[in-house]
Amino acid sequence: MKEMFRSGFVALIGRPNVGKSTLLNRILGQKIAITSNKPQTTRNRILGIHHFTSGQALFIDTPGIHKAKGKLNRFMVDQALGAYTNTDVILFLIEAKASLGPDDDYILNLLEQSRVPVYLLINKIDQVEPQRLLSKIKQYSERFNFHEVLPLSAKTGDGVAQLLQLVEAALPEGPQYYPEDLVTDQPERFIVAELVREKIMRRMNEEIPYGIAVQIETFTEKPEKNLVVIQALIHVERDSHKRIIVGKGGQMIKTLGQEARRDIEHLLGARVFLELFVRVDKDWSQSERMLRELGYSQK
Ligand SMILES: Nc1nc2c(ncn2[C@@H]2O[C@H](COP(=O)(O)OP(=O)(O)O)[C@@H](O)[C@H]2O)c(=O)[nH]1
Ligand SMILES: [Mg+2]
Repeated sequence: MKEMFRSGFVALIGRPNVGKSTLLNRILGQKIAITSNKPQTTRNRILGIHHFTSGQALFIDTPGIHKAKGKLNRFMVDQALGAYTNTDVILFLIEAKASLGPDDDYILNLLEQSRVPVYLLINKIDQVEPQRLLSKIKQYSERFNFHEVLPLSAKTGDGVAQLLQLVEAALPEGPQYYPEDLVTDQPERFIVAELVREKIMRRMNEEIPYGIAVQIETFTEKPEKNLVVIQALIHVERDSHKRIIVGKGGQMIKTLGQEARRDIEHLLGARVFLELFVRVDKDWSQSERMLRELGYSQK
């Protein structure tokens, strides 16, 4: 008899910076979602497909849930909240070293209305003594009726195999939504823009990372040379930000470009010629038109 095919949507939900995108990349064995130690690195919903022998889990990585101010933030939170609907499993992530606070409380209140099983994932266990986990499990389990609790580390991979077993068992019978070789539905251009943004997120401080957006202007494949030529435009909100990103004698932008190029070559499996440009657009994050152009809009 043919084995039943299981499939469904699995939402990764939690406060900013708990490791949702790192976990997604770990599960997929490939970097499709950018990560940094700053909150609100992820801005869009990102779909990652994990294939089982007879099934597929469609993981939805979301921007962290936080109190939103401004149009871009509002979009991000809507993207995260939208992931609650039409999912089969919810993975609620926390950090092993943090404790239950108002932000988690806010999310758990929202989850109370959900009818699908919610799993508590205690991430970053590489950062704490194992005996501290018990009190954490107790604290959260008293607050919410989790289907299961699983400690893991997205960084080391510890516990990730067990997670995949749990997810597979929780999926309902369903169709094969995506072909077997597909890892994400995001176009390569989107991931390329994100990889450039990641390097800026990681190297810049204070408000700069939140005031930038990256747009791919040209993406030209030259298969006969195994080369891709890419020009990307970095939008910033202030002249001073532009100066910092370009750096003394263009040194910073050169470094950012080298770092991004390495990741993009890995992603595309080709040599990459990457050119970065910076433009000041004072109000890009408040302009409906710009947000739409940059993919930060539902409409
Ligand atoms: N030590 C440790 N750090 C982690 C782990 N998972 C994620 N991180 C780090 O936590 C930060 C936030 O991760 P990210 O995936 O961007 O969080 P997100 O905002 O929830 O998507 C990054 O610096 C990650 O490298 C983990 O298991 N252990
Ligand atoms: Mg993220």
